[in-house]
Amino acid sequence: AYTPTPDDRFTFGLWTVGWPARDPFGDATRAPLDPVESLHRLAELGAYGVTFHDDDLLAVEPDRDRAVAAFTKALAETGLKVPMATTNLFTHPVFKDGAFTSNDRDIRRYALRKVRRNLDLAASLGAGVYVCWGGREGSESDAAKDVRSALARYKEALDLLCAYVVEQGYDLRFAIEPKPNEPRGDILLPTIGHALAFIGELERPEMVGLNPEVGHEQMAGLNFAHGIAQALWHGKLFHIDLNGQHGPRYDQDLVFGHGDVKNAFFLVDLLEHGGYTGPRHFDYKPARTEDAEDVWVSAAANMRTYLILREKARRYRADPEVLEALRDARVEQLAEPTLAPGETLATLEDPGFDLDGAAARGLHASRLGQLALEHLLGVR
Ligand code: GLT
Ligand code: MN
Ligand code: MN
Ligand code: MN
Repeated sequence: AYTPTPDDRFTFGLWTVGWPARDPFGDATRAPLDPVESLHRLAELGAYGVTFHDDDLLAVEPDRDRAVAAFTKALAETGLKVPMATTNLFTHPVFKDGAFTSNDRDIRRYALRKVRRNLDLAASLGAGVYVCWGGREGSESDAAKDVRSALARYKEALDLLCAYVVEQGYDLRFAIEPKPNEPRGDILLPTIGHALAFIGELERPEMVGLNPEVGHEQMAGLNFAHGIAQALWHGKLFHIDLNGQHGPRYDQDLVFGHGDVKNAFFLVDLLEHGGYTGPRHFDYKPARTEDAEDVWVSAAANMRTYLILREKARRYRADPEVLEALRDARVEQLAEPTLAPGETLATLEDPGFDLDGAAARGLHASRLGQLALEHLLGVR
């Protein structure tokens, strides 16, 4: 029942299963993985597609043309799709002070050319979303970065990329991925809210949305499900990075659900019932302790956990006691506009509001919250 199929639209970054597990304190614990092998393994597990950085394709084959040919062939063999692609603007030392917002103009120009090249490949593979994670856009020293100029250059880059996509006639939209810190001390566009405000300043705001990641908002102590609800409300949830995180600490990239499982439950409920139609994309890292086979166990765990939570969310929504508790908490009343058609603030009348009675009214959220938890724990 919890076996994924391509209809579930699960996708994985090549860099997730392919992470050789090098961390700031230790060397890689796994060998580089051939993207061709990843495609075959993910297809066998029931995934719908893969996503990639330009450089991910070069994991075992340094020649770009040969690497792209092998990747394209494996896509055809497996039937996997490429709904999203992105650029590595963080590994090479040249990006140590940023890519689009490096203080050095020649580096900013190089970054744009690097994105342009992979945009062409992404479009040719049918990707609909192009992610921009600005992990190196930021600083360690407030003295060394003019944040207002950096934002102007960030906008310049996004405006140029949108114009290029329009000129080329590509069917692509951009998705900004916020993150508060790591690898930079402070990263620009640190949260969903910051990125939404930034998008409003762009030349073509309709072409740019978000790719929020569970762990990145949780690193900032924020409620991810709330952030996703707001992104949906703005029509800006173009893509999503699912994983797990235990609160504000380093970026853990755990398997989906292996962090805050209760927030994951409400997230799946929201994605399934809130109108998100994009891929369910996992951006996790198989732990450094894991061997080459454990990688695939962890990949499968992401999908299985999502499917379990999806089923739990369905049962929660169908439970008569939950429906009654939702009514008791007046949850659906919030959807009704506060004023009736034709009413204005000036004409708003007091029909005899019972101030003390209204203040004393309980929300009864304890019962509803417990019902949700009991569904999640499997006792209902
Ligand atoms: C990198 C980062 C992820 C981003 C990827 C897209 S790369 O692994 O940690 O959160 O989604 O560039
Ligand atoms: Mn992360
Ligand atoms: Mn990551
Ligand atoms: Mn991510």
